Amino acid sequence: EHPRVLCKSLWNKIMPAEAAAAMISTGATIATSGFTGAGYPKAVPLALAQRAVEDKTRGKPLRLNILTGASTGPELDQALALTDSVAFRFPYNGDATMRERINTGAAEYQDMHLSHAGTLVRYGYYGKIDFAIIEVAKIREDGSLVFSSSVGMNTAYLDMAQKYIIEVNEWQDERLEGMHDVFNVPGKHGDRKAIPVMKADDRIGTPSMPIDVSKVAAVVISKLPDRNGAFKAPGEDHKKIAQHILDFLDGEVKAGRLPNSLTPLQSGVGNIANAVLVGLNQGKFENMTSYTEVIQDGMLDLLDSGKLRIASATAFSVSPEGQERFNKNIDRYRKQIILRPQDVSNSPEVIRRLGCIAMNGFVEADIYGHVNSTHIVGKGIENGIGGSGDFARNSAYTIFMSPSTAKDGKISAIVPFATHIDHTEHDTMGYVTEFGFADLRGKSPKQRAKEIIEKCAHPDYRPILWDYFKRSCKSPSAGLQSPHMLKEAFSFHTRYLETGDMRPKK
Ligand code: 0RQ
Repeated sequence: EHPRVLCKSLWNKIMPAEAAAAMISTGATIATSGFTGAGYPKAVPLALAQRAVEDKTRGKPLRLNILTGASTGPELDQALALTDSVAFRFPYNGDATMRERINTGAAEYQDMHLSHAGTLVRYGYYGKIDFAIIEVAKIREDGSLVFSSSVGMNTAYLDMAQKYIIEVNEWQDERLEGMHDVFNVPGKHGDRKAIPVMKADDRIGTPSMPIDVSKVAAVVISKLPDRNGAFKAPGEDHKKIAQHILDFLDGEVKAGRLPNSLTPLQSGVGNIANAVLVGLNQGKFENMTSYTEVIQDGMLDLLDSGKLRIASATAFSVSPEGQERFNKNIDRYRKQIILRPQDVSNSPEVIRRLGCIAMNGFVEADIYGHVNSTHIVGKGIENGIGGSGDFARNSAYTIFMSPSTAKDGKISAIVPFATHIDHTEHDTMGYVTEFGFADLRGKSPKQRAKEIIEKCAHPDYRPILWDYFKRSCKSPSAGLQSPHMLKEAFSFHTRYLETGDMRPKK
């Protein structure tokens, strides 16, 4: 018996995390809840990691294929990476230890658009899903699941898994019930129905997810909190980036292309995205809505001030302070926040219909408009494309933002040719750094290069970017639509690897 497990037929499945973890054999594929440090299972992964240590000492290492919504927290990604239990990881990781295992080749990682992940799993490309391990706030009388602080891939994983392990987390507020909008997007290619979200605040599903109770192998009670870090107060450069975006949006309103309430906002994770939200709270736009992936502290500020009417997402990514504020005002937030499965929150169909304004961070961006969101030269993959591709490709406005340099100026974020391309020139509409906003709309690659170098590049790098561009335009072997000198296209990067600085020695 348990106050959060209202389905009586599941009472005899309640067991310690260790007993549930013992059901999982090496080689298994486990599919878990969790998105940006919210709503991921904690007790069972920790028990699995503990077991992995014992298995290793017996010479039988535990190796698992792990599918999630997106990033999780240390109890899952870090614990399983530390014990070398991860053979394959999909579709997004943000954990530093897992990143190290991926970049040293100890774990395979497929980085994927978050809206595609559900369909790919449903089509069987990841094999049989042995267990779905899903964190919930509550199990209702009929066995249906009230998810916790994220929805992520839960619907696809519960549809596809052979067995379920349900973690009922008492730390999660029970009053989350009513915030989720569970709408399942199965269907074969060619036989799909529309996802009928016409406005950011449309609810199209149910507050909980009915399941086949006979598939539940274990119910585990946990009390462990979600782990999300605090946001840094926006720095000077972050504030400048935010101001350039506000000025751009203001110009769009004045030109009659956007209403004063704008169109639904999508903002990525991280400190810059949060700074933009802080800026919007001080700005003049009213009655805004957001159709995005994650709700962060800045979005709670906007809801509190009344500037934001509705926030639709798939997960929370709030600081511990934000969590306290959230719990205090949860009854009000329940009317304003909708948590959807990630194949709805990130649905290209819906994003295009709503005409979202997408604002995401980049690692590096090149002079013709290609953006690298994921790979760092000399290190490997940082996080993953996440939802940035879903939104970048389909939004009405696609803006990428970053400080103009990294590592004390030794790395330029604007380069001749991006070393990895997540978003192509056909998707990008604006780049922003602390120096300005490069408006790429209606411009050819060469016209873009001028705009990007002048508006966004750091002054230390402008002369060498101009030099590369001008010589490329005269290069006999370069086609003149987007001219490159292939031998020099990565010269900034090779110089950095050789000397530790992208700038040539004086
Ligand atoms: O390194 O942590 O060692 O200091 O990358 O960079 O500037 O703090 O910026 O936190 O906003 O992250 C693109 C990674 C930016 C992020 C990225 C180094 C830099 C620092 C972080 P340190 P910043 P942010 C919604 C949308 C892809 C997913 C996405 C991201 C660290 O925005 O993961 O958009 N995006 N999802 O020093 C070397 C460069 C560098 C560099 C940055 N050119 N070379 N190092 N760094 N640029 C969310 C989801 O989908 C879940």
